[in-house]
Amino acid sequence: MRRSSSLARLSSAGTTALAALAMVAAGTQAATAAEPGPGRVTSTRQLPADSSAAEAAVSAAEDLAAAKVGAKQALDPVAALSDSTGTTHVRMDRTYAGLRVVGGDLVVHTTKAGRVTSSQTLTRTLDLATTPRVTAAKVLKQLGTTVKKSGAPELVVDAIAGANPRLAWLVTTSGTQADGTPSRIDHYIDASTGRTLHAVQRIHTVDGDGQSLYGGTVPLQLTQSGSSYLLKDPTRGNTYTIDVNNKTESILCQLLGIACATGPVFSSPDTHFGTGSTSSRESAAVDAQYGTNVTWDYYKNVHGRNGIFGTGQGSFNRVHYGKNYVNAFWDGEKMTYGDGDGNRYGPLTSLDVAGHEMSHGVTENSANLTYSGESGGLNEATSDIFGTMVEFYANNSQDKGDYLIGEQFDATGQGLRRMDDPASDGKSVNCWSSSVKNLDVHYSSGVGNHFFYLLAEGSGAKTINGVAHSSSTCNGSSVSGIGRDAAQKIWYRALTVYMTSSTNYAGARTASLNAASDLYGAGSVQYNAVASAWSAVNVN
Ligand SMILES: [Ca+2]
Ligand SMILES: [Ca+2]
Ligand SMILES: [Zn+2]
Repeated sequence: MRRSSSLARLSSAGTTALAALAMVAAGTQAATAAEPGPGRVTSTRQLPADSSAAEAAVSAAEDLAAAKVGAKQALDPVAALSDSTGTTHVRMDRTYAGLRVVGGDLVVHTTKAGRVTSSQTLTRTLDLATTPRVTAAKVLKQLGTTVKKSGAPELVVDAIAGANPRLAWLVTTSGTQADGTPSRIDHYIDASTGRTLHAVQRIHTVDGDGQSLYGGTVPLQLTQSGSSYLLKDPTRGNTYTIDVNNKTESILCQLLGIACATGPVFSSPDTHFGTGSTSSRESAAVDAQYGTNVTWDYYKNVHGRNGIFGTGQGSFNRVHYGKNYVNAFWDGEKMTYGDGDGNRYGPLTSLDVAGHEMSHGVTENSANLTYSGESGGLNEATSDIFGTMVEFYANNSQDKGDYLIGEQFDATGQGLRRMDDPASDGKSVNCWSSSVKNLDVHYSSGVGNHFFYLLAEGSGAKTINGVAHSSSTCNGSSVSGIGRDAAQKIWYRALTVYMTSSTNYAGARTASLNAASDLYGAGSVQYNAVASAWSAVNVN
């Protein structure tokens, strides 16, 4: 069973699992119609790519002169749509003598009456030699790369230009563009002459912006798709945001991770998303996407970590989950946000919560702290710590850094928890005791949150960005803070280098002392502050 690390222990109205057993309707992407159909299309649905309609379309294409399917060619259906008029549109890839024909893809349209047409750019039947005159090794050398860096060159038929297909080597190189944007370029090199036929940049960046609920107008990096723009960021691992349309998770999803609530990626005809109000479904999506962007940048620039998984691979957000759902969660793959109760709580897409959820992923892919007992409290505390550091890092004037969690979507401004005085919520604890392990992880986290606040900011009263904070100690000591920068680096190193799945609070003290020793030296001010802050929460 897949574990979900959630933000809060609150009522989970709307999570009734039975509600969402139905599979989600497929997207409504329409193929270009080759001719007017037998009536107006009112709906389109996706068929399996191995459906009988797809198989029939392949043989129809082979008979169709316009499809230019000559000797040595094969077609492989990759997607099939059926629209309300009964017309099917089957998209297929083409090979020639077993080689991929890049640009040789086609769509075959078959009306209900059996009339077949096709859409494609290839204008002639293929007939070319398939033995390269230029070796793969020479091509790699020419591009200044190696098999280790770029993979083995692939021999393909380059039909991108349509009229003049060539035998070509395809090599994909990666790097960084002048402005820091990642680069992934497909080089097509003529296998007869060694000449570059095409170099296609696969990272398409479009600058856009969004009007968020909690952070004002924020910059977004979008992905262009035809004439529309997707809320999908190619500069941050292609992290994207989808609308699950208030569906909840099915039992199949909870048990097996299949048939999970899904929906379309947010898209727009222009580069602007949201209105700053919940009356637009896009607004919460802007916050979620902005939150994952800032968190991505925070981990990259502060800790040198490349995404949640450390691999540069992104994740995704689901917004508008459930009905009146006052929670958010990470499930090992993605972040999910409820819309709140529509009364006290709004959508849970604030920066600190986005940082909280993504940090569950970072924990899962490092110390992997078990989500129960003291290790569970440390897991939750880690998410509150880094979620809060993300909020400070963003330096957004509409949502200034503070040690409250979720204050932005709470009409009272209190939020779900606070790190300077965790016990003020009536359920969390400020001080360690032997019974802490029996608490829900969202309350036992109080010990770790309190430690971190004392380490960064120190004990006593303090106004931070206009918000009053006050932290007492459990042993009557007074603690001087070492600042957020050192505190967050110590915690990150403790998490990623020293903690293990069953680390408890005593173990966290050792791990963070080791980290402080590595970063600042044993006996340094920072090292001593770590010891004092742990003692101040009764972890000795
Ligand atoms: Ca704030
Ligand atoms: Ca906050
Ligand atoms: Zn959590």
